[in-house]
Amino acid sequence: MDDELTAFRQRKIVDAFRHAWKGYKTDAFGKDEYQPLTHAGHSWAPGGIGLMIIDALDTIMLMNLTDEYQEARSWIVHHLDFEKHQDVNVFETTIRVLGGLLAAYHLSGNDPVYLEKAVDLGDRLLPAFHSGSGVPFSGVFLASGSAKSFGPSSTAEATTVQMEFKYLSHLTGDMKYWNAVEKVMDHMHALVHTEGSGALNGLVPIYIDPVSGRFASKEIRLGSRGDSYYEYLLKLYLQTDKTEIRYKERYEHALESVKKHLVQYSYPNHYMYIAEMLDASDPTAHHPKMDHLVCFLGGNVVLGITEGAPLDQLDPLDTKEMEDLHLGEELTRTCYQMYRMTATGLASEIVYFNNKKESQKDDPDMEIHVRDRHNLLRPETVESLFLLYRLTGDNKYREWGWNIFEAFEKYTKLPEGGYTALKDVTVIPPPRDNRMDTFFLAETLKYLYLLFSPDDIIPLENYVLNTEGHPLPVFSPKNK
Ligand code: DMJ
Repeated sequence: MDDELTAFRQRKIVDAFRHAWKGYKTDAFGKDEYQPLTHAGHSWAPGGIGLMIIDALDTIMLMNLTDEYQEARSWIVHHLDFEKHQDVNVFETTIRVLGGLLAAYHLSGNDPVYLEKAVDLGDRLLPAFHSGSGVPFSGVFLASGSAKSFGPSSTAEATTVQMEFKYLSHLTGDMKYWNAVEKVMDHMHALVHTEGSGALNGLVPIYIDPVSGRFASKEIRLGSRGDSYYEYLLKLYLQTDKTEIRYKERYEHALESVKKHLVQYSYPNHYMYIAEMLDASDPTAHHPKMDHLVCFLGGNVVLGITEGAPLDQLDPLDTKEMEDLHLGEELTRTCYQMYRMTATGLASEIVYFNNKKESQKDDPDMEIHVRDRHNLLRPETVESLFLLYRLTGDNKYREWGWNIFEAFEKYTKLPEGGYTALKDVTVIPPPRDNRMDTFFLAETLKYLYLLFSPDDIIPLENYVLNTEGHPLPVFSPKNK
């Protein structure tokens, strides 16, 4: 792709970010959530905890948006206060707010305001790990620092806070954060190797009870509540400069089982997908449903092969690596098809695959159930497109990303500012849903921006992006 076209497309993505920010700033500045159709916002606690502003902050920095940066930083300095008599979700607060503050601290060249806030927040979240098993409760009260049982925790939530807390320990020298989150992963590892725990060869059920420490469901999937467990196994290995080999081993173990138990192909056109398993004791009973959330996996798997280096700088791939590359590329092709198949060119939240061998050649490979027709401006497919472009250099990933961006522009952009989720991507005009989630600014637009950036912006050998798209630098552990 020529440089002029690349620069033009990247400018359009920056314009989109500024347009989204403009709507939020006018209607709901300082609120945690944004409802763009009603020009309103809502906060998780009175005064907000900076969810939108902090989630967007490092995208603003990468895009060099100086006015927006001053607005965001000034709000953090003058208004951000975590002393709230309110319980918050530990996972969401960690990946969006703690992760956002830590990335901003690094990218700003160590502006102390971000680290002070991160330490304050980390200390308030830490009691969530005082559960008996060490598996965190899903919620914690920010002001009192107390946690209580909110029922079973999602496995992905309990195991997707580690990069943030480990980096906080690295920066402060205080190992209490590190030890709390490492204990969760050690516990998971023990469960994976315990007969009768519900785990299946490295695959884990999607709920876990923080009090007993046992799995609390039989379902296994790489979509909601399961997804980022697998993402962080790999990223924990990369984050500490490949020193913690055990994470790579755990990741490889799980990925082999994904290939063995969950990879399926649709009929009649052979689209690869990752099926769900309703009960690990019956591993052949596949449920042919896939959440858009699973689309993170394609890019992640290729990142696992190259560990951040471009593919063409590696020795020739061995058989296992070739299989992984095939998985990453084919799954991403399916995810792109989830966009191409709809009237709007935007993916639905969930698709069901045709698993009937006797299908005719004109039968559809995928179908969308009425309740799953919405699109929340989610990032997972463009995240994989960014990673695949960086790692393979194949220009088609930029073209696919641009087509998705144009569909967002056409159907989700609001005239006065902001973008809006859709209730139904299968009809034109699509009915709108009154929300612009923070991950649209933190991830979707950031990944699209990075897709059209030179490779030395967030080089993947030096940075690992947390599950919310916040780049954290690779470091060598001081105390381990
Ligand atoms: C993000 O908040 C994170 O990526 C999380 O891991 C799951 N997905 C949402 C956005 O879709």
